[in-house]
Amino acid sequence: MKPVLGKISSLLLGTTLITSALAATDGELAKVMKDRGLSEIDVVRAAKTYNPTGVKDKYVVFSSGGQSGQMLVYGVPSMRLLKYIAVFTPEPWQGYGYDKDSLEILRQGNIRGREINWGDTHHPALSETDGKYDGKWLVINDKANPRIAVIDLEDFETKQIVPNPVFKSEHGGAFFTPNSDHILEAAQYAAPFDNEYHPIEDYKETYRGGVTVWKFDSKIGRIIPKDSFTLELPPYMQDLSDSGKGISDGWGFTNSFNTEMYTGGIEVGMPPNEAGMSRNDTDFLHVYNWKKLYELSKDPKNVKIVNDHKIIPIEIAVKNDALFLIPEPKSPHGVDVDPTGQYLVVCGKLDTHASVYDFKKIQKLISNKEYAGKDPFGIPILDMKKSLHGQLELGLGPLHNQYSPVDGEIYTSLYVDSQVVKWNFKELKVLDKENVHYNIGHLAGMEGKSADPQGEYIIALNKLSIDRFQNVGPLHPQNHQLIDISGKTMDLLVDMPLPLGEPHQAVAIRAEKLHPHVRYEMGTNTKTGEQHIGKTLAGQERIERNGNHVTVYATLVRSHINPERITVNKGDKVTIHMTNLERAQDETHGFTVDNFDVHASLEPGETSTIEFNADIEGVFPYYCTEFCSALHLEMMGYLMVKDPNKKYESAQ
Ligand code: K7E
Ligand code: RUQ
Ligand code: CUA
Repeated sequence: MKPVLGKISSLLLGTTLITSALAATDGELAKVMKDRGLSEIDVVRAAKTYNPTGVKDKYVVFSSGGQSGQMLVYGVPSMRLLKYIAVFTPEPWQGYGYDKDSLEILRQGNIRGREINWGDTHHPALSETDGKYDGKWLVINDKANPRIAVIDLEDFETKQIVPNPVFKSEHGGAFFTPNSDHILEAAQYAAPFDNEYHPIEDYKETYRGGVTVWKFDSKIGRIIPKDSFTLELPPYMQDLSDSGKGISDGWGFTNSFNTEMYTGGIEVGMPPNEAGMSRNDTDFLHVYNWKKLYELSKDPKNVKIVNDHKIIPIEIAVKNDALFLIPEPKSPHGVDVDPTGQYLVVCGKLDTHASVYDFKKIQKLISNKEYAGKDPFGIPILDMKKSLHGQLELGLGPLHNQYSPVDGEIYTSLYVDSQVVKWNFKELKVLDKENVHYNIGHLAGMEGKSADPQGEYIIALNKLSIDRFQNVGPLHPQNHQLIDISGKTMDLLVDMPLPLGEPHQAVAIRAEKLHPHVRYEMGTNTKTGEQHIGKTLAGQERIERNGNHVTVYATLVRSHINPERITVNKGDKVTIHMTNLERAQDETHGFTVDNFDVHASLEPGETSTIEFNADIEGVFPYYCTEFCSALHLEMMGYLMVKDPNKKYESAQ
């Protein structure tokens, strides 16, 4: 075991002092390795991801939570889970959906007046300044109920949910433009923009795809729906998108996978769906000038209004040289713009190649009006060969790409082969392959799709874990695998099970760029950032009655809730405003009234409100739900609900 230790200690520690300290534990390390069956390389990999207590991670990862409708936050390289962010689904710990203020955010996501209580989150995006992550805002899309949510990275809370007014399905969102003044969101399964029935036979005439260009105010961190518009597109089933940067700034790129316009209903007798949608060898990459379209959208002459939302029709976009198509290998998935903005790498699920498009060539074809033809909707088509820098065979099922700071270096996921491939997209050379477990979807580099990729690690977001973890029943966790890319070849370091939905995509940012606060100004409504109407300071606690509406102004501080008794009549409407008077870091109090399905989490300085109808008679304890001090259990009170029609006699 001696040589092993020598290598590890010099590798990890370097100083003679520590080396000799480790030598003293020589026997112990050897014993642990033997007992646990660890090899030398296992120990090195463990050391590369181990954080001693109190040591923090270099990167923070925001992962989609898939069908949970939430997001997950974890650190790299330790792969320790840090937080769930409640987004589209109620989450009781944070009180999300169980107190009044957060319920208002959740209900912004109603569609056509109906409550939606879950989401299918796919693509998180971090806000950017000059194409580099600025650590301010995070947005994510919901594929099932087309919506975008905005999360404030000062407190990791969801602040806004915006349903798409015309899409019935979407996938290619959310993608920030390089200065975060817009967010791109592309439709997926084509459907009529209006809310009416249209027969499938009218697919070509009445079903539509599109890209919504949301205006985003990066100062206040809110989407501005009235300044937003949708570019109408043919019903080609749009997919992933990316926004240009550098020389392609102002442009957007969106894939599609049904240029056949196949619908089961039209082509009777065709084999089902899949074959119908992949009959042609190529689909279309949509290339559009969102900046020009945004300017056009300000003139009412250029737009039609559907569901109170501006639509730029295909003809208007074409007439203004703002929309083009380029063939791409059939059934594409990811389109990923490189850090300079010159190259777009498109992967086709059914094609073993990646296609590298050169924006300079595209630009030249556009400015020379050199078109190879038009599609059935009159959109000019650019020649594929003349737009390509080149293609390279990578393996089976290429899906998504991430970049590193090394010029030309790119990492691509191979779904069918269960591999990550490292290659050079300029020289078109494969450099290395690493097996992952199993069936990788997205992969996440460190700031790997910004203008400033950091390299160091790639995370493989695998769809199947099969045999990697203890069997916990037929539904297995998904598997995130951390890969060290700092060497010449990739090295898989560690697995992390993700037990909360399918984490399609994750984005990583340097931890030093995040500046979340630890407390709010006293009495803050955290959902608006403003002073809460229920703000209550010590000594101001009170109960007010107005008809049958009882309003309580309460405070919480270690270790009591004030007031400790609330007496109401059965049938009263009860509103309780609570302020957490704490200033100390991490002194959260929770609050619930037993049996009334309400819960609030109050961070230091926060005020929030719960509301319910006291519709059942009885005695209901209320209490603090976070173990906040040695007298936490004592932090309680009683809601007394009397029936006004009854007479009660004291036992005394
Ligand atoms: Cu490939 Cu929704 Cu980005 Cu899943 S998507 S993998
Ligand atoms: S109580 S610490 Cu049930 Cu021990 Cu929570
Ligand atoms: Cu406050 Cu427990």
